[in-house]
Amino acid sequence: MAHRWTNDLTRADATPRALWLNRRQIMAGLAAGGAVGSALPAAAQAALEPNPIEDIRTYNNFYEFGTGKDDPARNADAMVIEPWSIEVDGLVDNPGTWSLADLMDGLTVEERIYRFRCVEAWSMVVPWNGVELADVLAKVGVNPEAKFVAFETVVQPENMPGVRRQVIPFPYVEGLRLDEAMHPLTILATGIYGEPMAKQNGAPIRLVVPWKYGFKSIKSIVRISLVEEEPPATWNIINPREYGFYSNVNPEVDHPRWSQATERRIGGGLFSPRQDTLMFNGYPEVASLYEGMDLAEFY
Ligand SMILES: Nc1nc2c(c(=O)[nH]1)N[C@H]1C(S)=C(S)[C@@H](COP(=O)(O)O)O[C@H]1N2
Ligand SMILES: [Mo]
Repeated sequence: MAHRWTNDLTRADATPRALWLNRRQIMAGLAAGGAVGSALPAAAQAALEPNPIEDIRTYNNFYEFGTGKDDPARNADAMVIEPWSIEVDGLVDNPGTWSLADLMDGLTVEERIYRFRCVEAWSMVVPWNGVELADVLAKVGVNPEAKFVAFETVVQPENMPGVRRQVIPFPYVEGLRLDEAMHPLTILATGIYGEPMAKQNGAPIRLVVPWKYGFKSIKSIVRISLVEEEPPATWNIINPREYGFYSNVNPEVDHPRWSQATERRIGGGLFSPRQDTLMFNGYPEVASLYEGMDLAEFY
């Protein structure tokens, strides 16, 4: 597959660790001097380094395994991920049960270092390994009537304590408009730091849409459907006022119960200041997808 897009955050651009630590110490010093709570200006955030693998694997949201941040790391090992197949259905030329290997066959796995911003106002930087969703969709052949892509997570009640307790409705479902799904930033990730995805991060394959709040990035996918109507999305069903279908990261549209203007970087340390949240999470290239849409109305 042709490489159609170049990441703006590559290893080469990442802040050298010494410099980063140094800056953190400076900021900590500022904080101690009375600037506690002030956000870093956007320019200071331009260079980011990925979070350590331990952060990424131990601070998770995966409600199938419980609602605590440490529940997924504790419980997800029980999830059975081999063999894995994905049901592809709806408005496609090649519907059916695809093995993960067949779906990935011939596609280029790339590293994408992305900002990851949870709607709860914490963030990380994650070096994903994955393929462009557009390449997978090209393979299954999208029919012209298709307008949206719907996704569904595996349900294994015997292995998933959160499913047994029905902490939210399952299966977890999500969706994207077709043009969002086709955008080169949108990937299906199968690894992190060059290693197979840990189960708590959504093994063996999960969606990553870096300009949207984290809950759009559905884990452990077993169904992909091409549909005409906007599909249901789990958090949108639970509380449509608080979690819109689009859920683009937007510092100017607050959650009804908290501000979205700033975020807490996981691993930043006790005195690290909050960072400014960036429009579209720092991916302005997606703005054209929403031209003419009121982003406060379609949140
Ligand atoms: N199936 C499923 N996918 C999910 C979730 C979930 O509970 N179940 N949580 C979402 C939320 S709220 C976030 S922030 C991210 C967290 O991904 P991470 O744990 O890999 O950082 O996964 C998203 N995908
Ligand atoms: Mo989230």
